[in-house]
Amino acid sequence: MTATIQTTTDAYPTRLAQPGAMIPREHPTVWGGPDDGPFDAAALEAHAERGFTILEDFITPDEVTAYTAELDRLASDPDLHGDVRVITEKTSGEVRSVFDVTELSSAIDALSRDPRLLGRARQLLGSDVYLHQTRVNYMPGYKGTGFYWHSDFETWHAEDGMPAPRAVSCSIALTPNYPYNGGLMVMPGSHRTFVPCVGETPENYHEASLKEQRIGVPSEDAITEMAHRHGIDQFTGDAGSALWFDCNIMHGSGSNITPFPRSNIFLVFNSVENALTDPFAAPAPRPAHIGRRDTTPLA
Ligand code: 6CS
Ligand code: FE
Repeated sequence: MTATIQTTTDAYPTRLAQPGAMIPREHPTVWGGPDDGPFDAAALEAHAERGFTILEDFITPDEVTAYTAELDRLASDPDLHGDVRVITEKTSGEVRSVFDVTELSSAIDALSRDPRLLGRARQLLGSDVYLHQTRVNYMPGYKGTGFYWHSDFETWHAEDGMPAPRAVSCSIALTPNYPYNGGLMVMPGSHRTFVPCVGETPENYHEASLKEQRIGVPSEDAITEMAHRHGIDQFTGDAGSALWFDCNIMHGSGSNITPFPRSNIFLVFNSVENALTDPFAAPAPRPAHIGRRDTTPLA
C-alpha cells in the first residue's frame, strides 16, 4: 500500500495553529499586456503597483438606474426570502448581500459579459476568465454593518481551493460612495504580501462568515504592520464608478450610520487556468453559489 503524498504544494499556507510569517507573493498581479485590452501600459503598471484601479463613469446613469431596480427587485422578491443566496444582516435582518446574481438577473449576467468588463478582466488575468463569485451588496443607511479587514484570496484559497492569486474583483457602485457611508478601504500595495491567518476553519463556516467574518482575518499586529507599511486609501466615487481590485489586497469597510445607502454589484473574475481544487484549509468546499466550479470561459 503506497501512501499518497500531498503533491500540490501550498504556496500560501493559512488558517494556522500558530501565527505565521507574512509571505511575499510569488505570482504576478498583472498577467496580460497593453495590447491585450483597454488598459494602457501606464494603467497596468499603476494597477500592478497599487493592486487596484478606480474608473469613474464606468457605467452610464441609465445603467445605474436599471441595475438599482434589479437590486431592489432581488432584495424584495418574496420567492428569494430564506434562499441560501440571500444573506441578511446579523442584527437588523435586512438584506446584506445576494449571491449568484448573474443567475438571478439576466441584466447583471449580460453586464458580466460586457466588453468593458470582460476585456479588462482577461487583460489583467492574461487568459480567458470565468466568474468565481457574484454578489450584490446592500449597505443600508443606519443599519449597514461593514466587513472587517481581510484578503479575499485568503478565504478563496483556504475555503474554495483557489490555487493562486490570479483573480480580480470589479465592484460597481450603484450609489455614491462617500468617505462616510461604509466605503471600502484598501491598503495600496498590500496585495504583494500574503498574510496567513490563525484559526482552523469550522464546518460550514460560510453560514457565519458572510454575516461576520471572525476566522480568516489577520491579527491586529499584522494589520497594524500593513497599515503602517502601505497606508489606507478609500474607494470614493459617484454611482457608476468601478473599483477593480486584486484578490489579495487587504481591504475592509466600516459600518454605515448615515442615511445614505451604499450598494454595489460585485463580480469576481478568475483565470480559467486557476480553477478551484480542494480547499487548502477547510473541511469541505463551499457551495457553488459562493465559489463556482464551472470554468467555462465567459463570452
Ligand atoms: O467569503 C467571501 O467569498 C466573501 N467575503 C468577503 C468579506 N469578501 C469577499 C467575498 O465576497
Ligand atoms: Fe472582501
